Amino acid sequence: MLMDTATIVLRGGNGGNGCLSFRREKFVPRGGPNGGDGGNGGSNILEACEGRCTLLDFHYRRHYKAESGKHGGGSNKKGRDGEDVLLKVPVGTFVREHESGEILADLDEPGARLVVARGGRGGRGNARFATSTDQAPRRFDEGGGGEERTIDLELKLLADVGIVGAPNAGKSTLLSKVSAARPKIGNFPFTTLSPVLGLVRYGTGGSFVMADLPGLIEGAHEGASHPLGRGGRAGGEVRDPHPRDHAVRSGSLREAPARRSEQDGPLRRPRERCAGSS
Ligand SMILES: Nc1nc2c(ncn2[C@@H]2O[C@H](COP(=O)(O)OP(=O)(O)OP(=O)(O)O)[C@@H](O)[C@H]2O)c(=O)[nH]1
Ligand SMILES: [Mg+2]
Repeated sequence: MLMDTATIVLRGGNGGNGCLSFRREKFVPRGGPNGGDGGNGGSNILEACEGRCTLLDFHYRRHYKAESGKHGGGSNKKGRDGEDVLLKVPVGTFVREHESGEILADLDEPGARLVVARGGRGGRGNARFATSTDQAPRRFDEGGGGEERTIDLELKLLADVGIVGAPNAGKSTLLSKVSAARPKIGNFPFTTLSPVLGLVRYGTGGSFVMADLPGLIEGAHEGASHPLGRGGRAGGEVRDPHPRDHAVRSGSLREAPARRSEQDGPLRRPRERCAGSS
Protein backbone atom coordinates (compact mmCIF):
# COMPACT_ATOMS: atom_id res chain seq x y z
CA MET A 1 0.00 0.00 0.00
CA LEU A 2 1.22 3.49 -0.78
CA MET A 3 1.41 5.65 2.34
CA ASP A 4 2.63 8.91 0.94
CA THR A 5 -0.54 10.99 1.30
CA ALA A 6 -3.34 11.29 3.82
CA THR A 7 -6.29 13.62 4.27
CA ILE A 8 -7.34 14.38 7.81
CA VAL A 9 -9.98 16.55 9.45
CA LEU A 10 -8.95 18.53 12.52
CA ARG A 11 -11.20 20.40 14.93
CA GLY A 12 -10.09 22.73 17.67
CA GLY A 13 -11.85 22.46 21.01
CA ASN A 14 -14.58 24.97 21.85
CA GLY A 15 -13.88 27.68 24.39
CA GLY A 16 -15.66 27.36 27.73
CA ASN A 17 -18.43 29.86 28.58
CA GLY A 18 -17.83 32.69 30.99
CA CYS A 19 -19.76 32.48 34.25
CA LEU A 20 -22.52 34.74 35.59
CA SER A 21 -22.22 34.78 39.34
CA PHE A 22 -22.36 37.17 42.35
CA ARG A 23 -20.60 36.89 45.64
CA ARG A 24 -23.13 35.92 48.28
CA GLU A 25 -21.77 35.78 51.78
CA LYS A 26 -23.07 36.49 55.23
CA PHE A 27 -22.07 39.97 56.40
CA VAL A 28 -20.87 40.92 52.90
CA PRO A 29 -23.79 42.74 51.35
CA ARG A 30 -23.62 43.36 47.63
CA GLY A 31 -20.53 41.17 47.20
CA GLY A 32 -20.24 42.05 43.55
CA PRO A 33 -19.82 39.95 40.41
CA ASN A 34 -17.42 37.01 40.62
CA GLY A 35 -18.07 34.95 37.48
CA GLY A 36 -14.81 33.48 36.12
CA ASP A 37 -13.69 33.17 32.50
CA GLY A 38 -14.09 29.99 30.48
CA GLY A 39 -10.98 28.03 29.50
CA ASN A 40 -9.58 28.17 25.97
CA GLY A 41 -10.20 25.21 23.68
CA GLY A 42 -7.24 22.96 22.78
CA SER A 43 -5.55 23.24 19.37
CA ASN A 44 -4.26 20.64 16.95
CA ILE A 45 -0.50 20.69 16.53
CA LEU A 46 1.49 18.80 13.91
CA GLU A 47 5.05 17.98 14.91
CA ALA A 48 7.78 16.49 12.74
CA CYS A 49 9.26 13.50 14.51
CA GLU A 50 12.23 11.38 13.42
CA GLY A 51 10.75 8.18 14.81
CA ARG A 52 7.99 8.14 12.18
CA CYS A 53 8.52 7.08 8.60
CA THR A 54 5.01 6.69 7.14
CA LEU A 55 1.60 8.35 7.32
CA LEU A 56 0.03 4.98 8.09
CA ASP A 57 -1.59 6.15 11.35
CA PHE A 58 -3.54 8.81 9.45
CA HIS A 59 -5.04 6.19 7.14
CA TYR A 60 -6.60 4.43 10.10
CA ARG A 61 -7.78 7.53 11.93
CA ARG A 62 -8.81 10.64 9.98
CA HIS A 63 -10.73 12.77 12.47
CA TYR A 64 -9.14 14.51 15.42
CA LYS A 65 -10.72 16.91 17.91
CA ALA A 66 -8.93 18.76 20.64
CA GLU A 67 -10.51 19.02 24.07
CA SER A 68 -12.91 21.87 24.78
CA GLY A 69 -12.20 24.38 27.54
CA LYS A 70 -14.20 24.07 30.77
CA HIS A 71 -16.75 26.72 31.70
CA GLY A 72 -15.83 29.42 34.19
CA GLY A 73 -17.13 29.14 37.76
CA GLY A 74 -18.24 31.33 40.65
CA SER A 75 -15.66 32.83 43.05
CA ASN A 76 -13.71 34.02 39.97
CA LYS A 77 -12.74 30.48 39.07
CA LYS A 78 -11.36 30.23 35.55
CA GLY A 79 -12.29 27.13 33.57
CA ARG A 80 -9.45 24.76 32.67
CA ASP A 81 -7.98 25.07 29.17
CA GLY A 82 -8.61 22.13 26.84
CA GLU A 83 -5.70 19.79 26.07
CA ASP A 84 -3.99 20.18 22.69
CA VAL A 85 -3.83 17.25 20.29
CA LEU A 86 -0.24 16.55 19.22
CA LEU A 87 -0.01 14.70 15.93
CA LYS A 88 3.43 13.30 15.19
CA VAL A 89 4.23 13.19 11.51
CA PRO A 90 7.39 12.04 9.72
CA VAL A 91 10.10 14.60 9.03
CA GLY A 92 9.59 15.87 5.46
CA THR A 93 5.79 16.01 5.61
CA PHE A 94 4.22 18.67 3.43
CA VAL A 95 0.96 20.15 4.73
CA ARG A 96 -1.67 21.60 2.37
CA GLU A 97 -5.13 23.02 2.78
CA HIS A 98 -7.45 20.43 1.27
CA GLU A 99 -9.87 22.76 -0.54
CA SER A 100 -7.52 25.38 -1.92
CA GLY A 101 -4.31 23.34 -2.16
CA GLU A 102 -2.52 26.19 -0.40
CA ILE A 103 0.76 25.11 1.20
CA LEU A 104 0.61 25.58 4.96
CA ALA A 105 4.01 24.20 5.92
CA ASP A 106 6.90 21.96 5.02
CA LEU A 107 7.82 20.18 8.23
CA ASP A 108 11.33 19.35 7.13
CA GLU A 109 13.19 19.57 10.46
CA PRO A 110 12.78 17.34 13.49
CA GLY A 111 10.68 19.18 16.05
CA ALA A 112 9.16 21.62 13.50
CA ARG A 113 5.60 22.40 14.54
CA LEU A 114 2.46 23.75 12.94
CA VAL A 115 -0.72 24.74 14.74
CA VAL A 116 -3.48 23.86 12.32
CA ALA A 117 -6.97 24.11 13.82
CA ARG A 118 -6.93 26.46 16.80
CA GLY A 119 -9.22 26.09 19.74
CA GLY A 120 -11.90 28.70 20.48
CA ARG A 121 -11.25 31.40 23.10
CA GLY A 122 -12.83 31.06 26.49
CA GLY A 123 -15.68 33.50 27.16
CA ARG A 124 -15.33 36.26 29.78
CA GLY A 125 -17.15 35.93 33.07
CA ASN A 126 -19.36 38.73 34.37
CA ALA A 127 -16.65 39.94 36.80
CA ARG A 128 -14.83 41.31 33.74
CA PHE A 129 -17.70 43.60 32.82
CA ALA A 130 -17.92 45.45 36.12
CA THR A 131 -17.48 49.20 35.73
CA SER A 132 -17.99 52.13 38.06
CA THR A 133 -21.41 52.71 36.58
CA ASP A 134 -22.43 49.05 36.32
CA GLN A 135 -21.25 47.26 39.43
CA ALA A 136 -23.54 44.28 39.03
CA PRO A 137 -23.23 43.31 35.33
CA ARG A 138 -25.25 40.36 34.14
CA ARG A 139 -23.28 40.17 30.95
CA PHE A 140 -20.89 37.30 30.13
CA ASP A 141 -19.42 35.84 26.94
CA GLU A 142 -19.98 32.42 25.50
CA GLY A 143 -16.87 30.50 24.45
CA GLY A 144 -15.80 30.72 20.79
CA GLY A 145 -16.10 27.69 18.52
CA GLY A 146 -12.94 25.80 17.57
CA GLU A 147 -11.65 26.01 13.99
CA GLU A 148 -12.25 23.08 11.67
CA ARG A 149 -9.81 22.34 8.89
CA THR A 150 -9.29 19.57 6.41
CA ILE A 151 -5.67 19.16 5.43
CA ASP A 152 -3.66 16.97 3.09
CA LEU A 153 -0.42 15.48 4.32
CA GLU A 154 2.18 14.53 1.75
CA LEU A 155 5.32 12.68 2.63
CA LYS A 156 8.20 13.56 0.34
CA LEU A 157 10.55 10.99 1.78
CA LEU A 158 8.83 7.70 1.26
CA ALA A 159 11.44 5.24 2.33
CA ASP A 160 14.93 4.62 3.66
CA VAL A 161 15.77 2.45 0.66
CA GLY A 162 14.50 2.82 -2.89
CA ILE A 163 14.70 0.00 -5.42
CA VAL A 164 15.63 1.66 -8.68
CA GLY A 165 15.99 -0.27 -11.92
CA ALA A 166 14.88 -0.93 -15.48
CA PRO A 167 11.32 -2.16 -16.14
CA ASN A 168 10.73 -5.87 -15.49
CA ALA A 169 14.04 -6.25 -13.65
CA GLY A 170 12.55 -7.93 -10.57
CA LYS A 171 12.16 -4.95 -8.23
CA SER A 172 8.69 -5.88 -7.01
CA THR A 173 9.79 -9.50 -6.53
CA LEU A 174 12.66 -8.33 -4.31
CA LEU A 175 10.32 -6.24 -2.15
CA SER A 176 7.83 -9.10 -1.84
CA LYS A 177 10.62 -11.41 -0.61
CA VAL A 178 12.13 -9.13 2.02
CA SER A 179 8.92 -7.59 3.38
CA ALA A 180 5.27 -8.43 3.92
CA ALA A 181 4.23 -6.10 1.06
CA ARG A 182 2.49 -7.75 -1.87
CA PRO A 183 3.23 -5.64 -4.95
CA LYS A 184 1.88 -6.78 -8.30
CA ILE A 185 4.44 -8.94 -10.10
CA GLY A 186 4.17 -9.65 -13.81
CA ASN A 187 6.46 -10.79 -16.57
CA PHE A 188 6.05 -7.58 -18.54
CA PRO A 189 7.42 -4.05 -18.16
CA PHE A 190 5.55 -1.34 -16.22
CA THR A 191 3.67 -3.70 -13.91
CA THR A 192 4.30 -1.18 -11.15
CA LEU A 193 2.93 2.26 -11.97
CA SER A 194 3.18 3.91 -8.57
CA PRO A 195 5.49 3.28 -5.60
CA VAL A 196 4.73 0.49 -3.14
CA LEU A 197 6.18 0.48 0.37
CA GLY A 198 7.20 -2.42 2.54
CA LEU A 199 8.58 -2.64 6.07
CA VAL A 200 11.75 -4.75 6.16
CA ARG A 201 12.59 -6.23 9.55
CA TYR A 202 16.09 -7.34 10.48
CA GLY A 203 18.04 -8.43 13.55
CA THR A 204 16.17 -8.03 16.83
CA GLY A 205 13.58 -5.36 16.34
CA GLY A 206 15.34 -3.36 13.61
CA SER A 207 13.30 -2.20 10.63
CA PHE A 208 13.35 0.19 7.71
CA VAL A 209 11.01 1.13 4.90
CA MET A 210 11.79 -0.01 1.37
CA ALA A 211 10.08 1.45 -1.69
CA ASP A 212 9.50 -0.43 -4.93
CA LEU A 213 9.56 2.26 -7.58
CA PRO A 214 8.20 2.16 -11.14
CA GLY A 215 10.74 1.04 -13.73
CA LEU A 216 12.96 3.74 -15.14
CA ILE A 217 13.15 4.36 -18.86
CA GLU A 218 15.94 5.95 -20.77
CA GLY A 219 15.72 9.72 -20.62
CA ALA A 220 13.05 9.67 -17.87
CA HIS A 221 14.94 12.34 -15.97
CA GLU A 222 14.55 14.63 -19.00
CA GLY A 223 10.80 13.99 -19.18
CA ALA A 224 10.70 11.06 -21.62
CA SER A 225 7.35 9.31 -21.43
CA HIS A 226 6.00 5.85 -22.08
CA PRO A 227 2.74 4.86 -23.85
CA LEU A 228 1.44 3.43 -20.57
CA GLY A 229 1.45 6.88 -19.08
CA ARG A 230 4.64 6.61 -17.09
CA GLY A 231 7.51 8.89 -17.81
CA GLY A 232 7.61 12.61 -17.45
CA ARG A 233 7.41 12.14 -13.73
CA ALA A 234 9.33 8.85 -13.86
CA GLY A 235 11.85 8.91 -11.07
CA GLY A 236 10.03 11.82 -9.46
CA GLU A 237 9.53 9.73 -6.35
CA VAL A 238 13.28 9.76 -5.74
CA ARG A 239 14.02 13.20 -4.38
CA ASP A 240 15.70 14.76 -1.38
CA PRO A 241 17.91 11.71 -0.90
CA HIS A 242 19.04 11.16 2.65
CA PRO A 243 22.71 10.27 3.21
CA ARG A 244 21.59 6.89 4.56
CA ASP A 245 19.64 6.02 1.40
CA HIS A 246 20.62 3.09 -0.76
CA ALA A 247 19.70 2.47 -4.35
CA VAL A 248 19.62 -1.23 -5.22
CA ARG A 249 20.18 -1.42 -8.93
CA SER A 250 18.25 -4.28 -10.40
CA GLY A 251 20.13 -4.46 -13.69
CA SER A 252 18.90 -3.77 -17.17
CA LEU A 253 16.63 -5.74 -19.46
CA ARG A 254 19.42 -6.64 -21.83
CA GLU A 255 21.61 -8.03 -19.05
CA ALA A 256 18.75 -9.82 -17.30
CA PRO A 257 18.89 -13.65 -17.42
CA ALA A 258 15.98 -15.75 -18.64
CA ARG A 259 12.85 -15.03 -16.61
CA ARG A 260 12.17 -17.34 -13.74
CA SER A 261 8.90 -19.23 -13.85
CA GLU A 262 6.79 -20.14 -10.83
CA GLN A 263 7.87 -23.84 -11.14
CA ASP A 264 11.50 -22.84 -10.48
CA GLY A 265 10.66 -22.63 -6.81
CA PRO A 266 10.99 -19.66 -4.50
CA LEU A 267 13.71 -17.10 -4.97
CA ARG A 268 16.58 -17.12 -2.50
CA ARG A 269 16.18 -14.54 0.27
CA PRO A 270 18.57 -11.67 -0.32
CA ARG A 271 21.55 -11.63 1.99
CA GLU A 272 21.40 -9.57 5.16
CA ARG A 273 23.81 -6.92 3.91
CA CYS A 274 21.44 -6.13 1.01
CA ALA A 275 18.77 -5.27 3.54
CA GLY A 276 21.01 -3.29 5.90
CA SER A 277 20.44 0.41 6.20
CA SER A 278 23.55 1.56 8.04
N1 LIG B 1 15.10 -15.37 -13.55
C1 LIG B 1 14.68 -14.49 -12.65
N2 LIG B 1 13.46 -13.98 -12.80
C2 LIG B 1 13.05 -13.09 -11.86
C3 LIG B 1 13.83 -12.71 -10.75
N3 LIG B 1 13.14 -11.81 -10.01
C4 LIG B 1 11.97 -11.61 -10.64
N4 LIG B 1 11.86 -12.39 -11.72
C5 LIG B 1 10.72 -12.44 -12.66
O1 LIG B 1 10.78 -11.26 -13.46
C6 LIG B 1 9.46 -10.84 -13.79
C7 LIG B 1 9.28 -9.38 -13.46
O2 LIG B 1 9.34 -9.22 -12.05
P1 LIG B 1 8.81 -7.94 -11.31
O3 LIG B 1 9.18 -8.10 -9.87
O4 LIG B 1 7.37 -7.66 -11.61
O5 LIG B 1 9.70 -6.82 -11.98
P2 LIG B 1 9.66 -5.25 -11.77
O6 LIG B 1 11.06 -4.74 -11.86
O7 LIG B 1 8.92 -4.91 -10.55
O8 LIG B 1 8.90 -4.79 -13.07
P3 LIG B 1 8.10 -3.43 -13.36
O9 LIG B 1 7.31 -3.11 -12.15
O10 LIG B 1 7.25 -3.78 -14.48
O11 LIG B 1 9.14 -2.40 -13.67
C8 LIG B 1 8.50 -11.74 -13.05
O12 LIG B 1 7.99 -12.71 -13.94
C9 LIG B 1 9.37 -12.38 -11.99
O13 LIG B 1 8.88 -13.69 -11.66
C10 LIG B 1 15.13 -13.32 -10.63
O14 LIG B 1 15.88 -13.07 -9.71
N5 LIG B 1 15.48 -14.20 -11.61
MG1 LIG C 1 7.19 -3.88 -10.30
